[in-house]
Amino acid sequence: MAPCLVTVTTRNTELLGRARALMPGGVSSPVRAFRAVGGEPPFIVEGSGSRVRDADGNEYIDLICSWGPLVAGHAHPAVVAAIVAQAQRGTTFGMPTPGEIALAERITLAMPVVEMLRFVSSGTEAAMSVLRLARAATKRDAVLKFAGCYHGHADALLAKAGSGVATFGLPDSAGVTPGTARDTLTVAYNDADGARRAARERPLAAIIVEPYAGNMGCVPPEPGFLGSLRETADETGALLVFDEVITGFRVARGGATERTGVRPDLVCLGKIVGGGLPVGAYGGSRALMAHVAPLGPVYQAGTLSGNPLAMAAGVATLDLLDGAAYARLEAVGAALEHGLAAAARDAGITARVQRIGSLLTLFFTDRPVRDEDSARASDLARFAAFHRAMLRRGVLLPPSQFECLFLSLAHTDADVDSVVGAAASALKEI
Ligand code: KE4
Repeated sequence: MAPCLVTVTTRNTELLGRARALMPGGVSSPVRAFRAVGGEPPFIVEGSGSRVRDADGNEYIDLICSWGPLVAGHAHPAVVAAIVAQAQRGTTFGMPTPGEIALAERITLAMPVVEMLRFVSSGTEAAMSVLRLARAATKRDAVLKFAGCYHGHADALLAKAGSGVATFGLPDSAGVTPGTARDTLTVAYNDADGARRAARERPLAAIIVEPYAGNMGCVPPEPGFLGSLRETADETGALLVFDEVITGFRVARGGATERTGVRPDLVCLGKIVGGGLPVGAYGGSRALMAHVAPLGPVYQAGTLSGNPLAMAAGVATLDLLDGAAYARLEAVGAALEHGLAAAARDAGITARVQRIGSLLTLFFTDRPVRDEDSARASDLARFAAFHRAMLRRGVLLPPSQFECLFLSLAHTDADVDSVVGAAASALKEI
């Protein structure tokens, strides 16, 4: 009788096998499959504060925080209470509700450039809708985005630079038609001259930008970049769109719009404003929003838009974000930045940390990361090894060099010390 091999399958492994039989890669969003860092993703069953626990009972300090929404940490009592209270009275009505007013009042108060807004259910929907609005308002077709910035997966925004930058965009995903991509121009982030040239060569409906880029890792705008986009938009009649899905209520209560002082014409929001439930929003002046149905000819709709549970979670979260909260987010971000930089230095590892507030990225490169090309010049294999080493040490980092670490109000000084201690050991190992 051949000895039977006892394969020890952990609960995570068993779940992954079942998930892969049901969903592409076993995940609901590609980055979660850990393809960029190797290994198998743990299945998370619960979270509390700064920590999550997987199906095998392993606990991690969480630096993904659901990619941004959980600025108050997992299962914050005030947020959970608000969701439960609403759920007991009904979860969705498909009718106007007071919760939408409560959240919209908070957003427009915090971001005066947003006089009026529309709720949707994701950042993708917000960016998709805001482009439709910009095209209708300007009666122009072309839009300009920046390489390395991500605005969700709407076809028009899955485009990359064509041969001649200011001619036609090319599809950046299978299934996106050349006809759709042609109207999306792309230039490098922080390339103000390139943006000006593109805007002068083709009439643009919109220039859409992450005011602090978070989707090539944390890449701040260089001095004058955003101001130059404002000037280019004014000169050429394009609308300036700030995609604040990550930065909204994260880098300041008024987002990057407040922090940079540059005024966009339109803003996209998501993540934090939903407090961990599905929400997106887009908004701007009353004049621009008057184009949106039912007031105007721009059609946009959604079964669960303004969902009462999401509104309750968003209101409860925003009500936690006072001056002390932003001071804490800055302090914990700075502590982690300095700790990681010191750990890399002590380990003799070439790395640099780029940060804005509670968003930061450890790049394995010695050059400033100012755009997608310089981000891609990082040592991705070393990042993958670092990610795996940190996971073994109980720290869950975003599984890609091109994402940010997200901190929350729940991350304590002791958490930062633990992360820095794990990094010191992991960096020496790799
Ligand atoms: P969602 O459709 O994923 O809610 O939002 C799209 C989006 C729009 N704009 C910005 C600046 C964003 O960062 C995002 C989504 N962010 C990614 C991670 N950086 C979400 C994670 C994922 O795709 O799984």
